[in-house]
Amino acid sequence: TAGKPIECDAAIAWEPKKEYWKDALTIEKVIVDPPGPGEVRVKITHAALCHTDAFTLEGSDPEGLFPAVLGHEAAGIVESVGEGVTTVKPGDKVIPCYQAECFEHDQHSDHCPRCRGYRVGKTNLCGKIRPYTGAGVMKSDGKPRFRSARTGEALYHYMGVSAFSQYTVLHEESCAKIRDDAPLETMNLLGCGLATGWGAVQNTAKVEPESICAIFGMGTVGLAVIEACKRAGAKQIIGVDLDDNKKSLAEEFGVTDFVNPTKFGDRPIQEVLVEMTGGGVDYSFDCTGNVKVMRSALEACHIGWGKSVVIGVAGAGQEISTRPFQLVTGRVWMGTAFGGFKSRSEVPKLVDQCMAGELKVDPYITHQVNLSNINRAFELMHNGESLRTVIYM
Ligand code: NAD
Ligand code: AHE
Ligand code: ZN
Repeated sequence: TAGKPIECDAAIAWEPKKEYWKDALTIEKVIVDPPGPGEVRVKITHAALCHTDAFTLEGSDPEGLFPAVLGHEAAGIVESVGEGVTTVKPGDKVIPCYQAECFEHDQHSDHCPRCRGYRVGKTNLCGKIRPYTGAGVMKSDGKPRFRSARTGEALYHYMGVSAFSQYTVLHEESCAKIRDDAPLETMNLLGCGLATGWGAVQNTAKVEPESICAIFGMGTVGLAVIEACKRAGAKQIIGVDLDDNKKSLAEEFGVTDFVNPTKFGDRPIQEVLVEMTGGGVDYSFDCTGNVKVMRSALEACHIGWGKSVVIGVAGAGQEISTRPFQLVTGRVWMGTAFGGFKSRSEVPKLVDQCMAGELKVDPYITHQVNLSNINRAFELMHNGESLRTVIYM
């Protein structure tokens, strides 16, 4: 198949759908062109549904383009490589990285004005291919590699990954090569949610032992944050969610106090948390994407030093607000993309930690579906019945 177009099944998002949980994707044949220069064609074996896929499908993503192949948390095997590709070869196992890493930061290059920051560890946001992954096309020719077999229409890539297709084409910068014995049916979760939650704690917030932490949103990312706070030695881990059914699960992952804002009438939850902790938390994390929750998370932080990390993704036009006084008196509002990890160099290490049993992935996988039933994954997420559903491609 190298050098030739491949026809395969994919779940296509033809247009945005507010009610993303109602059969929004259609399974159809797509044609996937061969990889261009600096590109890699990958056979996706397993993909997982992250809330960000739903965020884009529902039409909230300002970079959301349609028609598109969504999906960005996945694992697969290299089928073929384009001209000039040196870091992966056919048969290699890879985890696609929507947060790319170009390996050229040492010699400053015009492609990535962020190199200066990247070099000194100020950011993991490599800029080399970001304009193209945001435009749903490949860098070498500004075009997508997908088209519908039925209509011939071009289909946009998504986040430089497009995992909801049996084959996809990635930039080499988005291909993290992982060890040959890695089980792809579980390691695919390192492509987004788990790495993000774990990294938000260890890289972004840098939670210390004895800290008091509050996590808003007991979904996959929130639970990964909780697990990482426990691993970091936090002495109090407060889990906040509107859904009481999340309490027992949250406690399994390490929550010491579960709080449901609806139980406090119209009393701001941040007031409840400040009272509960004798002044506020040392670290808080938003894992909901709700800008009002982001404010509560910030204002639940302790005066003088509390740090709040925004992980949740909010839609176009959404803004956060608080009194400047909250920051003047020492609280810090920050955010994280992919947990601050440098993807291609650090995902392989996460795989090693999982294979060594230091990190656990299995508890986050609650459902499995095959590609033809992918819409069920969106329904389970919408109903709050699942953590990660792995799609067997
Ligand atoms: P999820 O759907 O699995 O979990 C969301 C959780 O938030 C659910 O348990 C829900 O009950 C809870 N929730 C919703 N509204 C709430 C509210 N008002 N108060 C309290 N709890 C509330 O989603 P996920 O896959 O865990 O992703 C969580 C968020 O993180 C999403 O916004 C997603 O887009 C974002 N995300 C960001 C990154 C990043 O790199 N920054 C990476 C992955 C996911
Ligand atoms: N296109 C969206 C981007 C939203 C966003 O913040 N994306 C995260 C990853 S979420 C994965 O589940 C991110 O890493 N952003 C950094 C980047 O370079 O986009 C929007 O809202 O515009
Ligand atoms: Zn994601």
